[in-house]
Amino acid sequence: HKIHMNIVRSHCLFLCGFLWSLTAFPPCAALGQCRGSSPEQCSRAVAVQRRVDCHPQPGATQENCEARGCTWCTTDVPNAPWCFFPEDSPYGYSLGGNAEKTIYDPNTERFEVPLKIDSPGVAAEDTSYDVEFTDDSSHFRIKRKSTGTLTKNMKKWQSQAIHNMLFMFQPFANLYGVHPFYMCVEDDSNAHGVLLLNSNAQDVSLSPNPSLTFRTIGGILDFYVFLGPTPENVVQQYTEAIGRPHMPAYWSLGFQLSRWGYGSIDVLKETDVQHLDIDYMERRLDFTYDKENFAGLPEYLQELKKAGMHNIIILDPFISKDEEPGTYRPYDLGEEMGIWVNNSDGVTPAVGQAWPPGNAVFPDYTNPRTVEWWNQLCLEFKNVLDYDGIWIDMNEPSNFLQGQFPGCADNDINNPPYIPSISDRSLAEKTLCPDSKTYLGEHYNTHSLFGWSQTAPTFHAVQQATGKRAFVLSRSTFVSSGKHGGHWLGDNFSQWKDMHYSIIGMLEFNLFGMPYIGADICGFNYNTTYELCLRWMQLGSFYPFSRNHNAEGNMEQDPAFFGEEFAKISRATLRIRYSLLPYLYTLFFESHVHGNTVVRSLMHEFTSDQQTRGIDTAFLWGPAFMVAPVLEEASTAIKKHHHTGIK
Ligand SMILES: *[C@@H]1O[C@H](CO)[C@@H](O)[C@H](O)[C@H]1NC(C)=O
Ligand SMILES: *[C@@H]1O[C@H](CO)[C@@H](O)[C@H](O)[C@H]1NC(C)=O
Ligand SMILES: CC(=O)N[C@H]1CO[C@H](CO)[C@@H](O)[C@@H]1O
Repeated sequence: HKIHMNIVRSHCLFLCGFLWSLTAFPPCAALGQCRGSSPEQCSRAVAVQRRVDCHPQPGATQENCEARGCTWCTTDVPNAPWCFFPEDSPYGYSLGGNAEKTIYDPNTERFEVPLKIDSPGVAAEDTSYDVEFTDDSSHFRIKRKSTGTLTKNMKKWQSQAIHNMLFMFQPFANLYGVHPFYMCVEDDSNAHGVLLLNSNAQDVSLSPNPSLTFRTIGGILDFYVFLGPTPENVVQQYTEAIGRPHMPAYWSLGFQLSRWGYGSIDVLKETDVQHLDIDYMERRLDFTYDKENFAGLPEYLQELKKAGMHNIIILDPFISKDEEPGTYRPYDLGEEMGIWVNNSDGVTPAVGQAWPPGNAVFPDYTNPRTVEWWNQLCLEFKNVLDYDGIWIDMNEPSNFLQGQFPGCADNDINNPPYIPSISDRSLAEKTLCPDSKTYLGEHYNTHSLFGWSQTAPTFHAVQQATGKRAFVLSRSTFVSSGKHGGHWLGDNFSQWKDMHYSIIGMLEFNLFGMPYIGADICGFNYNTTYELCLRWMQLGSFYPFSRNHNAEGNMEQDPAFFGEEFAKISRATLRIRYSLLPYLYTLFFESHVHGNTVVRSLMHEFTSDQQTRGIDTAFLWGPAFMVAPVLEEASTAIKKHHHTGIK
């Protein structure tokens, strides 16, 4: 069932398993039917755990809450909304016409994500679920035919913001990519997944009702439900719809070394690097290399190749516009081809500031001409540096300013009436203004597709340049990015908690159909320590994408740096990895062909064992190999898990 619906300035409410309703702000105030606020009214209002937030933006007061037609009742329950929709007031859209399959808004043209979803073409009556509408068609319910339910108990209120963004300052803030997909293991151990195929800024809140509220500020409500019934079936069905993960090259399953700040080829040579961060470039300009500090780099890469090693180069999306005319081909050619993201006028390029000196413009990869330009430059550069793969960074797209020069105009697109709970409540934070123009439409709609639209063209360029299976590592990702690339979990910190979070991130990206995933081993920002780095080498030996990476200015952290004992221990766990590579490679094959996960949680495999549900400190490779790393400082054993007895 495909559901199209007008949603600007409205809420889509999805009660996990019970009820889906498409709600706008209630007109109850106008009708004089709003409830609440006095103690006795609050005692008769919606039970706390059933509340749906009616004032998600900051600054809710009784006055502005009631003005919007909602109920105001305070509560001690942490994070529960004080301003909420009155449950039984006559609010919401009513669905006209044939509500069986498609609900649409005939009056407005809306942005649709340009992703073709493959469906197995099951007739509505043959599906394993039923969709039931209420009499007035404003709510509907999805039920699994075999059990009649799709339920799950939630314990906490929680919100997650979704919008591509370069930094993360706090948990649940938006970060580099967008995957509005979840998988839920129901109480009776059946699993289902839901995708909201929508690229607009949004936030998602979870409540103990149980309910899940998607709040998006554009596009259409294009929901897909995957009914498993096992978690592995859900991921297989999801990747059948969005595209199976690519098959990585065997060599890319080896351990990889990287750092930003090698600074010179001599330091590089001491460490047998495989990844080249932005310091290999001349003044951080794409498609150049530093002929002073990295003199002899092309020859050195050839030497590495002869020794059977591979190398990955980094490329950023922004292109300097301030080089001498005629001296920097990537800009000159791009300018000639008219491939940049434009300002709202649709003809002048958006100009921002990033790594290269001076100002920069942004290639618009949703434009087929840009794909031609990029392909040509990648092919030409292969003759300069003989790379094996490309790492595409900063493609949220990142800009060091808030919006391009001279700042964003004050209009409804740049400052919409509702901004999801994203960082700084600004859609232009560290990126371009939402009213910028891309080939597929306003940046407002296409912002979170930037990295995604760069990934497939880069994959095809690497494939063409190397004649081999392509390696592409992308920081920003969207639904189906796994078809053409892998991902690392971003600019983490050398901290014990980030090492732990990496397990959660790795499990999530396996659900998203991007099994080629890992975090920067030993941590990127901050100096690492001997003990943390050693434990992280042990854990990271079992990341599908296993790379030790470091930021500029930090102490060395490659495994050879810390002395003989450290090297010996690292070698021992890496040897286990290498001895299991045929198994890992087979899991990737299964993932590529059938959509299986490569890494999975214990819950994923042992759904009926309730005690596996809270475990995020251990994981499985396929169905058969468990990794339970030490994640705590000054500890030499894994605590017996009080539920599972896992030791
Ligand atoms: C951007 O402007 C250039 C002219 O400078 C034009 O050729 C191109 O088509 C425009 N692209 C978009 C998406 O507006
Ligand atoms: C991190 O290590 C580098 C290199 O050893 C050193 O210069 C720097 O002061 C250290 N930083 C901190 C915050 O300790
Ligand atoms: C800011 C940032 O990128 N943080 C990431 C660091 O890496 C951990 C995993 O190691 C992620 O969970 C964080 O999101």
